[in-house]
Amino acid sequence: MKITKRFLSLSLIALLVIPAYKPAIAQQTLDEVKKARGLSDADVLAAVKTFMPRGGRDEYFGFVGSGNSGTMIVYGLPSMRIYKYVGVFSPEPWQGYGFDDESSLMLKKASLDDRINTYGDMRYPAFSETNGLYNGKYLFFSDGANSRIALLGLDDFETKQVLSHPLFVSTFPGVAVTPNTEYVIQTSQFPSTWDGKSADVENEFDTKFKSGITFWKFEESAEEMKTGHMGRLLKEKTFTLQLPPYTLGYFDVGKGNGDGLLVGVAAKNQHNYVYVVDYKKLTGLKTSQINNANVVSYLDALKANAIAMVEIPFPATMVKVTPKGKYFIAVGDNTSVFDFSKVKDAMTNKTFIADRAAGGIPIIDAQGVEHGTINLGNGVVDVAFEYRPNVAYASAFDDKKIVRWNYETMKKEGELTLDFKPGQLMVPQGMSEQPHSNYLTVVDKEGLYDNFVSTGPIRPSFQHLIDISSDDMADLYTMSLPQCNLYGSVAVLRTTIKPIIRYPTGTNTRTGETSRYKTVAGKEKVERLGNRVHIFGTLIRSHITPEIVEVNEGDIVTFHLTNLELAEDETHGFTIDTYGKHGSFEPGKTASLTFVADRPGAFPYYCTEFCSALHLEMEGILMIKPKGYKAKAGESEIKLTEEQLAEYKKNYEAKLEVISQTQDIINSVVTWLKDNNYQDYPYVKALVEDAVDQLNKAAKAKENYEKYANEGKWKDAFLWTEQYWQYQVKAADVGLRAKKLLQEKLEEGK
Ligand SMILES: [Cu+2]
Repeated sequence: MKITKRFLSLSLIALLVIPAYKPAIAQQTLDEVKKARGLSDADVLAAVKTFMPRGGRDEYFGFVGSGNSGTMIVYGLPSMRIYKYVGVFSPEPWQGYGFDDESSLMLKKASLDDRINTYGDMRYPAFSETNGLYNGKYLFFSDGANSRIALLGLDDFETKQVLSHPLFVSTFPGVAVTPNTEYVIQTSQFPSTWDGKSADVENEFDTKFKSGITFWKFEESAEEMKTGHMGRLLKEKTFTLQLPPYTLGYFDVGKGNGDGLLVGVAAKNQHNYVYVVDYKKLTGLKTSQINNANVVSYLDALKANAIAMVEIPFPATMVKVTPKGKYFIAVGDNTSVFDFSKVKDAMTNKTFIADRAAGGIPIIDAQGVEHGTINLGNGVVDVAFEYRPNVAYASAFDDKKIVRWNYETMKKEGELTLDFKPGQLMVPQGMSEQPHSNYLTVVDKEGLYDNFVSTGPIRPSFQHLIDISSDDMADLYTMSLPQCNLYGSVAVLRTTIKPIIRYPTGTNTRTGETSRYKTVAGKEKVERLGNRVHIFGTLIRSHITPEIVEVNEGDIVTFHLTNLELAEDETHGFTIDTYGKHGSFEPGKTASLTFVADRPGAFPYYCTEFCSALHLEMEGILMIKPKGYKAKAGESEIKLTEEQLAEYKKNYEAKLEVISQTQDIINSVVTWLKDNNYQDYPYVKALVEDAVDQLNKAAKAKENYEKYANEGKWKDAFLWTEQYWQYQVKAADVGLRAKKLLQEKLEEGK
């Protein structure tokens, strides 16, 4: 730089005005960092326990509902890193959920008036189970705000089914599943009428208002069992137990001694209960139809001795079944443990409190079926279990404490004082028959932090990761969860879930079937019938085909797009500028975008994911011709100048040089892989197949660039060399990953 007087004077002013900036000392030692940041040994230990080194994998997948945002959040434990937000009850633009036709149709069908609900209230999810253990295949959510239920597939982390409840107006925002996922259970929350008519709350509450428990039938076909993940909730095989007007809360399914029973929080006329329903007895009872739903009357359930109430002296926030199913525990101002065997006996022998009934349902005397009661602190919100027999945790909200206790001996075993008010608790695998240990998550119901930046009047939700592996419990990490009002969560061993990398080409991912709009390379076309236009297009680096689409103002247009990629994580997005149409196309996926072309003009469409260095080439244009438009001859031809042509020719030749060098790299990798018998290692083999697929696609690009070079069309020739090189780079990249993996395998084998 030429130093001018002006520059010098400016620098001097800067020196005088700006306080001296002390640069951080690079690459400090651990001790120096500890000192500089004021960290204790305990701080460093906590940090090290959640740190995920390169190549490390989280031990568990955690799932929470975002509450009113209507999305699910996927995170890892112990790193507490958020991996994904998945649209469930509300649209989610990144993955095109509620934007493409397939998911929009699903959401519209799940509303009462064919509109897409744009929020939810999802608090307590449940995993699918086999023999009382999480099988890692599905997850279920209840929408308390709009009375819906959702099924998610965990092979691709997508919502597969959303159904509207045919009866409930107010729904509890949680679900529970039976030990083999025969039923997914959802209940009402506040009583309401079921016939869409208003009623007199004062005088007709007991006769016209209802509550209920719905047993959604869940099934996988034999074929689906083999391939995995397209089970369905079946409305026609689902039934609802109609109850008198209780306010219903959290519930859980029995196992072990409690097998076949459902227990949950109920309240009516200032009395508090735990309801006990013998659901296996309900399946044989006659049903009537309300709103096309199968309904079992509680009067019939009473005759079958399938329902009773246990009255408890405090309002319960939570009722949970212990892992082996010996007890169920109700928590609130007090904590009561009930013995399933005694409850079963009481129901069989009809040892009910004489002359009293809860809205017609007999009451079991709590003292007769209780194992014990213990005071674990003030305002206990939740209870969670760990792997050691009979050990549980309780969150004492008002005392800011986590209490470890034993529900067999009814004794406290330890406690951890917190600097926040604790809410819901979760231990990985904790609602299965085999809870794990080491970690407990605690929802922070206060969120007032000295050490957090303020984001204005509304803050994110927080949850803490507590180390429970020893008697010294420790608060390791505070995780913030944005756009979320946090309640319950669940976590499963990471290895229990088997995520896929790609779909078979042309898959409608909502149904799992091959889409009838599947389009393969070379078969792209535009079909027109009157004012209905169907575009069958494909997406692959680095082209959207077709690149130009012409329609008339007023046409109803559908883009049916198929992502032809096989490569890992090679998603293409698709957006039509200013038309509000957007989709996400993961490898193999086919989805459709329908709209009325009601504004004339030229609308570029493009790929919204950065998919390769030539990502910007993934574009095209939608011409919407105004009514009455006539094109002039030769209008769309663009002539290049001699200089421009020469420039393209030069670029073309340079690119050929790069292609040749890249090929040398690929050849050396291929030789190495062959010499080391890559085909004996399935995952390495799959990677090599990916690479070969890329090179096969490249062949067509080579044909094109040679053809255009022969014709002297240097721009096209150059663009096709770019395309060819993109395939090569991807092939080389995949090949190198295969090599690295094989090297690791060979090391292991030594
Ligand atoms: Cu792309």
